[in-house]
Amino acid sequence: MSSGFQTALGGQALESGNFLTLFTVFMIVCTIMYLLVVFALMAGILRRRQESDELTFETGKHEQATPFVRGAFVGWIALIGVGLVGLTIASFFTDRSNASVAANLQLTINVTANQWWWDVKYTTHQASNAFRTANEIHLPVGVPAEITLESNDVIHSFWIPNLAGKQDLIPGRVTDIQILPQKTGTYRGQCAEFCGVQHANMALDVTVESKADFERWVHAQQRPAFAPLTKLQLAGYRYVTTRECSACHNITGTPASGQVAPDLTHFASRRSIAAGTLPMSTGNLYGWVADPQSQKPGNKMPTIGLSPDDLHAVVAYLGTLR
Ligand SMILES: [Cu+2]
Repeated sequence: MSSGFQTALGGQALESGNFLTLFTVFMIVCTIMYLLVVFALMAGILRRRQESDELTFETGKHEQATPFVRGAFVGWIALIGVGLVGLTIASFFTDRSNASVAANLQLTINVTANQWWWDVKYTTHQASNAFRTANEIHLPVGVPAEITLESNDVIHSFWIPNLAGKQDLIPGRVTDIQILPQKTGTYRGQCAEFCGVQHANMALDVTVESKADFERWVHAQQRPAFAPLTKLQLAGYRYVTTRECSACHNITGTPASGQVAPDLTHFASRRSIAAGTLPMSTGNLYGWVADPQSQKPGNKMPTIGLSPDDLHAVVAYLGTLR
């Protein structure tokens, strides 16, 4: 669903770049230490037995260490000390660099986790400009952003491997994570804490784009929903905004104002349906609206059993919500 490869070693943001550097330093230091241990072990095994070894066996006395062995032993202990101190210093600087993002925040996004989708709110200085979306986040490249995290039900974990580490979302508490994206692209995020049967289908798309593209996206999201144009779309509009759907879903600019399910105002502009469960397409939309319980069993959207006419109309209308 996303461009590129989902990896924690991608380094597409300051945080993940720092982790990648730290990981590389740890790997190099630990590999050198490991090779030295293996080398010492092999040298011990292959060393020719000395004349005195026979005596050691017979008299039950241990062989005296030569000055060379004693020196090597002291050197080895010193090397371990230097290695550990070096790794500690590298960790310290990684932490400090990651924390520096928090000093210069320019964007705040609130993400609330639900079984099994992500509620996303962009709050700006003016409340009237705030908007809501679901299962997607857009971030401008090079802009330090803070994401505050909450949960409506159980403990979830927010994880975009290409950009940063994990952060838990805990009911009744607000946690946060700071990200400074450095490379444009679309990255897959995923809940990383088992949270119920559809935990695996709780993904989100993260788009890192230029500031201009980000502004365009924000303006498009702030618009109310498009009005229906055709007769079929109008029939769908009537169904969605006055029947079951509107009890849970909000569509800004229409009577649908439910707050407990994903906001659908610009639903059709997203890349996926149901938190990464299905790619966005008309065919999948039919499948999802007709029987969400067969697509993602256990999710909170009931299978209503729409008549074929209503189903055609609802899908036609949802397709206009770009
Ligand atoms: Cu979860």
